[in-house]
Parts: sequence; C-alpha cells; structure tokens
Amino acid sequence: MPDLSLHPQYPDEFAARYRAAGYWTDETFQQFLPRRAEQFPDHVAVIGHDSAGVQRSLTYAELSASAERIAGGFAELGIQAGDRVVLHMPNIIEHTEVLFGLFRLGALPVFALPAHRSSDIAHFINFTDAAAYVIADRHSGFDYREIARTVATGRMVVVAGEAAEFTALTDLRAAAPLAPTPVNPECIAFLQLSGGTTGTPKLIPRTHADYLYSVRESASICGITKDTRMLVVLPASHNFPMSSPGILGVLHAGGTVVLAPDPSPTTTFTLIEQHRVTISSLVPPLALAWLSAAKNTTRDLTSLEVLQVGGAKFTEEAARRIGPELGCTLQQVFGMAEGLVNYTRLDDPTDTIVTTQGRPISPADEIRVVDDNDNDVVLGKKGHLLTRGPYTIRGYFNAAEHNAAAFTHDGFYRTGDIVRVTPDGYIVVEGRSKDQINRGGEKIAPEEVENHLIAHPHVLDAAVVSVPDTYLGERTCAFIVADGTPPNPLVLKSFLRGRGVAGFKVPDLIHIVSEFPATGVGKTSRSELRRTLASTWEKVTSR
Ligand code: J2J
Repeated sequence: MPDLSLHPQYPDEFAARYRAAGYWTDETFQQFLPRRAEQFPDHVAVIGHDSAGVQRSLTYAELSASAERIAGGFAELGIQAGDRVVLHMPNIIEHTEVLFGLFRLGALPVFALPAHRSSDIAHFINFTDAAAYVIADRHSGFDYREIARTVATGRMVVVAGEAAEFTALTDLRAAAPLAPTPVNPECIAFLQLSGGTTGTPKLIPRTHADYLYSVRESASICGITKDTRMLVVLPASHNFPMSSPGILGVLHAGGTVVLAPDPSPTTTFTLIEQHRVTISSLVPPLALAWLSAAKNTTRDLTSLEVLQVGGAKFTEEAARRIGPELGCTLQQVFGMAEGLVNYTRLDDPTDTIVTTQGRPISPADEIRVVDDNDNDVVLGKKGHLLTRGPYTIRGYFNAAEHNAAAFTHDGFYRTGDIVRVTPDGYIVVEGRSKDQINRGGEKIAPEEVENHLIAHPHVLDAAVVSVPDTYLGERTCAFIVADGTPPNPLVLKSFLRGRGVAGFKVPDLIHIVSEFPATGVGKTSRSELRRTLASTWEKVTSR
C-alpha cells in the first residue's frame, strides 16, 4: 500500500511564500465545480459524444449534479477519499463527469491516456494500489474491458457504456448525492503521468493549490472568458489539454468545452463550425494536418481566434503559416506535466511567437540554464533547463532513488530539455539530454521498450533510438541483436502489442544488426550506445 505522505512536499518556507503571494489559495477541486455551477448555472459547460456515440451537452448545474451523484455511486462501491482511481477514457462526455465525480469524493484520479494498454495500466493500478479502474466500453475499435479482465482483478471496474460483468457508470448515477469530506488544498489532488525516461513511467503528484494556480494564470494569459469555446482534440487526460489552460481553465472561467471524439480534420473542422469554437490546442503533427486540410475545406473556421501548439518543437516554417492560413493567432506552449509551462503571449510580436516557445506563467518560476556540471551558462547560451516554482513538483510519487537524480539538492527539477533564453526572457527549446523520444508529442522511454523487446526469445539485446521524421519530428527505431534466428520485424511488433505495449511505443522501424558498437562502460553507456546508433542510422539513410 503506497503511503501518499511519502511524496516529497514543498518545503515549509516555500509553501509559506507561495501562500503569502496569493499563488496558493484555499480552493480545491472539490469546490471548483459547485462554485462555478452557482456562478454560471445555465451556461453550457461541456459538449461531447457519450460512450454510445450520441452528442450531448451539460450545463454547469447539470455537470455538477451529475458529479455529485457519481461521487455518491463511487462511495457506495466503497471508494473513499484518498483512494486512487485509474481513469482510462477517451474524449467522451463521461470523462468530464467522472473526473469531477472523483474530485467531489476526494479520490485521486490517475490519468491514463486512451492509447495506453495493459502493460501501462497494470503498472498504474499496482504502483498506486488503485481501488478502481474506470473505462469506456469500446473506442476506436478497441475494447477496454479486455484490459480490465487481464489486469484489474480485485479492483472495482466501472464502465461507461456496456458494462458486461463490470459495474455500469449509469448504476453509479442512481446513488444519492454525497456530502463530501473536505480535502486539504495542499494535498495531492491527482497523479499525472510523466513522459518517462526509465523502465516504468513515473507518476506526478499535483496538489490542488499548485495546479489551480497554474490553471487560473493560464486562463488569464490565454484570454479565456465565459464566451470561450474550446475544442479538446488531444487526449483529455493529458496535462496540456487538461490545464494549459485546457478543460480546467475554460471551466474556471465559465466557458464551454467541446470534446472531439477523434482528431481528424474532418471531425474537428465540423465541430469548429458547428459550435463556433474559439480556441484549440494541438501537437505539431496535428497542426500540420490542419494546415493541409484547411486548404480544401468548405467548413467555416472563422470563429477560431487562437491555436495553441506544443508538446514537441514546432518548426518556425510551419509556425509562420498558422496565422495566414488558419486566420488565427498562434500560441506556442512549452510545458510539462511536472509543472513549468511557458506560453508566447497573444500580443507578442510575430517573430517572438514563431521563433520561441514562450515564457513562464509565473514571476515565481525560477529558471536556470546550466552546463553539465550544474554551473549557470551565460545568458543566451544553450544548456540544461532546471526549474523550481509554485506549481512544479519537488519529486515523483514514491520514487526516492529516481528523485535523487531528477532533482537538484535544492529542489530544482531537471527537465532534460536543452534550451536557451533570449534577452527578453523567452525560452527556445534546442534539444534534449534526457533518454526520451518525442514522437510528435507522444513521449517514449527507450528503456521501457527495450525491456519488452529483450523478453523475446530471439532477441539478445535491443536499443531503441529516435530517427528524424518530417511529419512526426521523430520516429522510433529499434536496433536488435538477435539470439539465433533473427526475428521477423512484423512478428516482433505484434509480440510487443501482445504484451500490452501501447501502439505509440511500438518501434516504427526495426533494424537487425550483428552486434552493437562498443561504447564507454558504466551507467551512461546505454545512452551513449543509443546516440551512436542514432547517428549510424542517419549515415545509412543519407547515403
Ligand atoms: C519542444 N518540446 C516541448 C515545445 C513540450 C503544455 C504543453 C505541453 C506539455 C507536455 C504539457 C514542447 N517544444 N513546445 O504538459 O501542460 C517536451 C519537452 C518537455 C516534455 C513534457 C503542457 N512542449 N515539450 O508536452 O509532460 O521535452 O507535457 O519536457 O507530455 O515535452 O512532456 P509532457
């Protein structure tokens, strides 16, 4: 049973400072929705398809009432405040209802992404000792109940749609509304997921006070009001569409969230026209897809005022096309689920918007750019980005050993990003030092995939590296040293899927080699090996 108090808290002096400055308030996610429901009872809070594919909308009053009943339903199932609940739903309206139901109860959502499969989910459930697993029945051709059958034994499973042998979400709605046990604003509200650099994804404990601060400020920086209509195209549980300013920023201001059931331009452009959408957020490959589809669309996109792009580096060339071709303002967003989020401001000069990844939300965000020995570099030079501040975690959940490496002794988070800072304080992302692949915004830890590959009887060793890709920015390539007969790449890919590895983590390319080049010994040798192999690949393909 993990002890939630094991997670490193903000030191008292910092907490006192953040409170005194008004960054941290007493508001919690438990109160968040009921308060908005009093302010904007009849305003539409969320529009989306439900698990049966029917488009529905809920006013603030309706959403709040639904969350109360769902909270009561979870309580009747024995789920209590402080319990972890893995939330594994696509962008359906039940996602928002369950999210606020769990907040109401004081249970802690663990935010799985729709693309995660049994291997990830087993880890989230076991590592957090989750009391429940909440899913949609099926989505995009995948039956989530299969995961429940394999990895959620002994946990409550709640299903939006056809529940089969599990508990139906509709049954929870029949419960009496729950009078909640108040929660402390400086306690953990939920667990976000890290992109990961190690064998298993790390979990990010965010508190009510720190997260709500980032949400309120993000809403203000992005000009969110009750007239905002935001299209949520990226997976709703991801930190970007959840909080930058995302679903929570829009609901904070009394605006309307429109959930896109799939990210295709056909679906999203239709929704923009239908609901007069004013803002959306995308990863770079989707922004490229929108640019290309906008040329021939008959849909009216003129309501779109702001398009946020983030999650991976957006090229200047593509960035310059957004304004003229989509008729809206581009906002670059460089953020991370661990905390720090940077935005270009809506009134920044075009050159700043297209050539930088923005500046931090808060005057209290501390930014350091350092060399390999943690010495500050000269302003404007490239280095490792370290950060500390009122909404950046001080440690991952239950990961003492990893935390010792991922944070400095004085609490700065080592982002693993290589950046430079411009004279006016804007950050330009120049690269990465962490062992992570950024496949169009989806983060992959090479070590995790290598561990799955090595489990194959004909794989002696594996190294997963990133190779450049014009559309995704990066793709993955697995170099394999065979044990006996070299495995067929297609067989190897289906072997990984069979082990419950998420589709985006399955290597795009598989390359069999007779042996790996010799690199230095010691702990860093695998990253060294990956770097050597990545450059080998570039040489092979440029021939
Ligand atoms: C280059 N790299 C970027 C950018 C993130 C808002 C926006 C994004 C995320 C996110 C988020 C980048 N240019 N514009 O949580 O609230 C890479 C960096 C970073 C890592 C974090 C948010 N924007 N990145 O992407 O936790 O390497 O959060 O450290 O998924 O994505 O990934 P993640």
